[in-house]
Amino acid sequence: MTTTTLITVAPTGAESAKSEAPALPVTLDELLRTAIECEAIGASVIHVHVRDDAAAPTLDQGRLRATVEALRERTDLIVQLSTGGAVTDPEADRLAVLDAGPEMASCTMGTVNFGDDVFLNRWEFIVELHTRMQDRGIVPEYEIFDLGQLAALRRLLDRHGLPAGGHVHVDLVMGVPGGMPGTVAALVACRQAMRDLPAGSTFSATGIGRASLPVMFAALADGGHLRVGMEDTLSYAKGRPVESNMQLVARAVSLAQLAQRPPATPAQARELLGVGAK
Ligand code: KMH
Ligand code: ZN
Repeated sequence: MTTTTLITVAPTGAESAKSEAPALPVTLDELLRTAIECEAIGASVIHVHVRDDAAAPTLDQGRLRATVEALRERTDLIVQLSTGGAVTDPEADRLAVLDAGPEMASCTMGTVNFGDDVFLNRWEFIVELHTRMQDRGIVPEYEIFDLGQLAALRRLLDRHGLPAGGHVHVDLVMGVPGGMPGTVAALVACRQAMRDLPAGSTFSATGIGRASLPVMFAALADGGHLRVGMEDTLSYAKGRPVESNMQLVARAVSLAQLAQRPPATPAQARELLGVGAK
């Protein structure tokens, strides 16, 4: 059991509109302010999606590079770029995210229904992402939306080897309509499937929407790490919209402290995940 809790903030995502969630950080300035404040509270990783001038999701290379650069300059957070993008993003653009030089990037382990959409992740695409990240020393976080995606990860590692850094870390994304539910039973099933992964593999978990709290409790109880943020949750409690990403990070920090596994510092997170020192 680890003694600290890795807290990842996913502040923006690609799905929510600024008009519906005014606290969503969509400009570089807003993102930087959020990152600095979340780091001060206890986050150690930031999962980043960027937006364009109209606040629409974009994989524009210039914006991605500027974002990575600014976050590295102004914070010690591990910068994890999303290669998932939006459901409409073409594979070539999603692969090109790696050209922006992040320390970490997400790698989703299979196709999943995503509300009324489809989040497409073909096997060949996953292999390409994984091997490009190996070649460039970018540490993946394997995003798991459904149980079978853990079997796909085992297959990936068997055929193509360990990721950069040598450590396997997965993020269980629970409660997407079309994916696994955000329940204790689903988390336990994933943990059992994780026994087929290399010894020492770690996990974090995030519950979408109202699954946020039960998933946090279950993950902490089972030695897991936490991801929170407005990418995943816009409601703090029934009838109470989220005021800011900091509010969600603060709640995760207090739960981690209650569990007697205080937040990992960015340096501790780097060691845990196999990300090189800054
Ligand atoms: N926006 C979703 C379609 C990731 O960042 O890697 C995919 C997603 C996963 O958010
Ligand atoms: Zn994402």
